[in-house]
Amino acid sequence: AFNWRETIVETEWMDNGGQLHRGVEDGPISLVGGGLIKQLKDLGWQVNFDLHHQFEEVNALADPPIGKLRNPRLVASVTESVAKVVGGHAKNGELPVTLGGDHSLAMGTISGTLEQHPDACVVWIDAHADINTAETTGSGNIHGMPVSFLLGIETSVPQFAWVTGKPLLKADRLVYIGLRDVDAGEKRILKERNIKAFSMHEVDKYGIGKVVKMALDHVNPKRDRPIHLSFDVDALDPSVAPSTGTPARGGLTFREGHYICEEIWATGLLVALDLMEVNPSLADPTGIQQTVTIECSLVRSALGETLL
Ligand code: EXY
Ligand code: MN
Ligand code: MN
Ligand code: MN
Repeated sequence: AFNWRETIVETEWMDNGGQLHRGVEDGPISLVGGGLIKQLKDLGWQVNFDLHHQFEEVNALADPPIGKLRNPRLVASVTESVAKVVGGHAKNGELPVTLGGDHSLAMGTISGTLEQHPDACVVWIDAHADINTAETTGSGNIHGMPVSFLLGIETSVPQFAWVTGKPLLKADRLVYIGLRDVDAGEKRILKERNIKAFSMHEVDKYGIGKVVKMALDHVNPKRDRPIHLSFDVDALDPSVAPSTGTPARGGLTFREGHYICEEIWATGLLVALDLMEVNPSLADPTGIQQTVTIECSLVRSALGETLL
């Protein structure tokens, strides 16, 4: 059993290299501006807030596409640094909360978690499967690919050898909830690899309570494995959280999103949390405010806030 209540490390990163909308690098600071640090302290956490991690700059001119991949050197170098920082926090017995930035960062956060907790499982909440390869990607945006690197499905880009060379994540330790915008090539990979995914269809059919239980039964049948929760805000319906770069209609409601976080917390097994793809430049002021407020409350729910 884990008791992290003593220490939580609040980390934030800047990385917008995995996609094309400017502004996603400002997601973290908007959450901090929204009062997240104080809210977590009020919940009883000791919060070490690392401010902005400055990673090596890679000049855009020095980073032309590799095949279809955009900003490959920047994303490879930032995610490798993130893996080291998150791994270091996990090693200290701290619970890293990573505020994105785009979802390519999860290559770093999940590698860092698995380095320290090799038996951990990953619960990936998203409208998208983020499992394109260098070959299947249509956009070339690396935030649509991190899972294929983590699983060692995509191994063709030497810059990412640090993650693809010794894939730490196994397909049966990964489960998705919330999918509804999945490319044909991605569907093929999910089927071939037998990767468990609960789309919005299953959420409608069974209800979120049953879906979370089935998801945990799959990746964590004995409820003894550490859990890394990687939450992409676009899993929520755009009417709930509009400030994000790749919105997809028909998503999770406010309560469904929170329920997932509450249930993961209730397992007592959470070791790392990502909150990704908040882009405060992509909505009107009301929409931005709404997204930031919801993001803060999702983090609180995942870190022990209860309704009663
Ligand atoms: N599947 C599309 C692509 O590969 O470009 C869209 C990916 C959006 C990814 C966002 C982070 O979840
Ligand atoms: Mn840190
Ligand atoms: Mn994502
Ligand atoms: Mn997404």
